[in-house]
Amino acid sequence: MSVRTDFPADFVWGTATAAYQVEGATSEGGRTPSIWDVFARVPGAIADGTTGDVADDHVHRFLDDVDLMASLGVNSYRFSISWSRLLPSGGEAVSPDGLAFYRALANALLERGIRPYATLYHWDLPQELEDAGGWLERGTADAFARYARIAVRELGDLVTDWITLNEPWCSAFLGYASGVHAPGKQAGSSAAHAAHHLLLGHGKAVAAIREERPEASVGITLNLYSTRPASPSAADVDAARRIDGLQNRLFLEPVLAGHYPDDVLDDLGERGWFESQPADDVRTIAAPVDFLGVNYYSRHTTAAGDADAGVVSANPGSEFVRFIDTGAAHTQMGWEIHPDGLIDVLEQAHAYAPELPLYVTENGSAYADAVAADGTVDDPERAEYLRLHVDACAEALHRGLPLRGYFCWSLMDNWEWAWGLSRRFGLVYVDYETQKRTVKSSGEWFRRFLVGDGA
Ligand code: IFM
Repeated sequence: MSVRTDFPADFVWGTATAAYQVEGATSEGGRTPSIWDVFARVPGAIADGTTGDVADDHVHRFLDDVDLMASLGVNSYRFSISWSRLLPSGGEAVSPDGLAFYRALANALLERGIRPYATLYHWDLPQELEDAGGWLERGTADAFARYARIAVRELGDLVTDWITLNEPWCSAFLGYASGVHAPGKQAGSSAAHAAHHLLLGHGKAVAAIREERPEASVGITLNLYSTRPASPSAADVDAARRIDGLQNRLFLEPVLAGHYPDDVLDDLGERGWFESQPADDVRTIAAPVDFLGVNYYSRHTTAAGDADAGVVSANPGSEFVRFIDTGAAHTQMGWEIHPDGLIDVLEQAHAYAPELPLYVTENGSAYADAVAADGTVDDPERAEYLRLHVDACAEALHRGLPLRGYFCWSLMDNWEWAWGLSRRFGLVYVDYETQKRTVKSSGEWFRRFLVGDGA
């Protein structure tokens, strides 16, 4: 079992959240709707029929939430900026209230010795930009770069560390292929065009940020899945190739190696479209970054599937794949727990860019927590999940991987997208009726770990 002193003294220990999942106050301060405000109102889109209108009411309670972080002993906090709170309607005019909120948040963090890591896009596209075609349109990449430049101009004196996109796979394929996330489109393999425009927006944003603030540190966060075939059969190995390709390599390769994986473009039937894009795009996308953020939750075990299954899938072409239940323990999301898969994905990313610092920008688990009669929340499974993955980080360092930080998802329970309020990932329990926060036993475990008190 690892202890904090197994990690370098300057290792970044944080928790993470995202704007629409925690902020609430969706109609205040000139903020305009994002695709999630609209999608959450589509009947049946959200499991429990809730919206993010209130969520954790973080806009009004952020000072208490920063105190909570300080009490846990973290030295960093990863949050995201709501594009339409800072720039209503996705235009170029800064909202004074929106800016004041993010400046106050960053100042409160800095006053408590907590380093802010700001994500520019955690899935909440201004609805006006979606109405103009969203990420299926190239122009959205330019709009994103303009937004990034303004955000960094206005906040870059307080925030040094910037993440352009969070999990572009989700934005592209859950948003535009399966349609289970906003904007709820089912555009088939054209969802890959959204992936390209997201990545193009990333590359353009990196250039804009560097022009605006040369001292900024900028990266991107990808959700990577360790992917293994269920058997050595050629068909199962090919199933793993497909999923690793769509989930991991379609993003890692353009960002870190300056090209798309041909096999994935062929699987998608989209090679022609990609080849018709300006040749400069891949160079733009491969703009050097200062770090890579990796979100890791689980592993996929794949076997050959039934091409006639007719499933509307997040991974176009994945009807050729079956995901195998290996019998490993899983969280309430149904995601199998494989801590060593975290090392797999860090090694995979590292192989593309051996010098590049890596951060685990999200890792965590959902369980059906309950408040006991004495007011405590005991969540031993989450504490164990956390411990096992922190141990995997220690092992990654031991193997020489340039891992620089770990952010637990999430600081507190929050609005879990299509699951609404029905899934809890927090180290801190939130009573949505009263907004009372209670540190769970997993949060206490993290606090003890961070003070070096064993566990
Ligand atoms: O809640 C999400 C987060 O917004 C992105 N990564 C995965 C988390 C858990 O599903």
